[in-house]
Parts: sequence; structure tokens; C-alpha cells
Amino acid sequence: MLKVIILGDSGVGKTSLMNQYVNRKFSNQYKATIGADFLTKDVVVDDKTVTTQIWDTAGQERFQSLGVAFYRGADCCVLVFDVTNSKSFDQLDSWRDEFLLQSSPKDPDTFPFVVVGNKVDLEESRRQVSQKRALQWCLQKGNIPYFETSAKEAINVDLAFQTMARNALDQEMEVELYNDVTDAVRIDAESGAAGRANGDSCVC
Ligand code: G3D
Ligand code: MG
Repeated sequence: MLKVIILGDSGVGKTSLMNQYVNRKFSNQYKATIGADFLTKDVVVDDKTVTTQIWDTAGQERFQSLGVAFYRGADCCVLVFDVTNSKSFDQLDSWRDEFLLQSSPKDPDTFPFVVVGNKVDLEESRRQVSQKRALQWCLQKGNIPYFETSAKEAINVDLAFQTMARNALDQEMEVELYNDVTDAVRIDAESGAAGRANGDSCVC
């Protein structure tokens, strides 16, 4: 189970992206008000089925006042902006900072983020954020994967979520590996201590 949260300014298309990804629908009427709630979708990553739990906001992002439960235990964070709205791109920094502050992941430098520039179906003349500018930001923040999407035309939506799931899983496995190693060390230490208590010799 992976917990994914979607952050970004109001109106960038977070709910539409989730709706496209989970229900394969884009509807102008669709206005989910799901609050601190989530939708789930199973994805197959490298022959493994993983349930992704995707948390959307109910519009509280306007006030950047999402509750602790929203952030708690997130395995991945998708930062969304609208390529036709430069301000929504400028806000990515503060969304990222807010996420790191609220969820305080173990290793903020390697936490799996994905950046999504949405609404690429709109006319090129309306674009305010170039791909280059977005890529530079992602590079500067630790080589975050970047996708240009359209929730409306279903462009790159699956790819973005699939990559996110893979990166979150990789990260999780690294943590497990680390835990296994520390457990092994602990067991060694315990048996060593028991041995000494029994008067056994210990060649270390
Ligand atoms: P939010 O959840 O981030 O607040 P929404 O954003 O998903 O509610 O979308 C905000 C508006 O942008 C909606 O239009 C929605 O239809 C539109 N939108 C979302 N994604 C796309 C996209 O990929 N392309 C285009 N052209 N529009 C998109 P309204 O008019 O309902 O406000
Ligand atoms: Mg929404």
C-alpha cells in the first residue's frame, strides 16, 4: 500500500488528474469534495501489484491548511502546476516546503516527489511555463521526475502515476533493507551479550 498525496494550487487540475487516473474520466462537472479522504487504485509495478491510495484535497489548499492526517505517512507526493499559470509554478517551492514540514520524512533529500505540469492540451500561445524552466527547478530540487500532462486528453497521466509508484516502492525497499540490516546488528549484539552473561567466550 502506497499513500500518495497530490498538492498544488487550486485550479491546476489535481482532482481532474486523479479522476482521469482512477476512473478514466474527465468531466467539467466533476468536482470531488472528498476532504481528507482518498481513492485507491491497484497498479502493477515490475510484476508486483501495489495498491495506491491517492489523497486529494477538498479545496482547503487555498488556505494551505490541510490537516495532519492528510500528510501523515505519505510515501510519495505529486506536486502539480498548470503550465498556463506561472503563479501556480512559483508556488511549487512553498508546497514542497509545506509538505516537508508537515510530514517530516526521514530523509527529505531522497523523498520521492513527482512534478506534473498539467493542461498541455491548451493552445501553445497560452503557455507561461516552459518545459526547460520546469526541468531546471526539478533538477535543482534533487532531480525530481517531471511530466507534462493533460487530464482532459489523458496525456501522460498513467505514466506520471506509474513512475511515482515505482519510485515510492524503490524508496520503501531501501528503508526495509536498512531496517533488516539494523535488525541483524541488533540480534548479533543481543546474542553476544547473552553469550558473555553465560560465561561463553566471544571472539569478535
Ligand atoms: P483542482 O482540483 O486542482 O482545484 P480541478 O483542479 O481538477 O478542479 O480543475 C480545475 C479546472 O481546470 C476545471 O475547469 C477543470 O476542468 C480544468 N482542467 C483540469 N485539468 C485540465 C486539463 O488537463 N486541461 C484543461 N484544458 N483543463 C483542465 P472548470 O472550468 O470546471 O473550473
Ligand atoms: Mg480539487
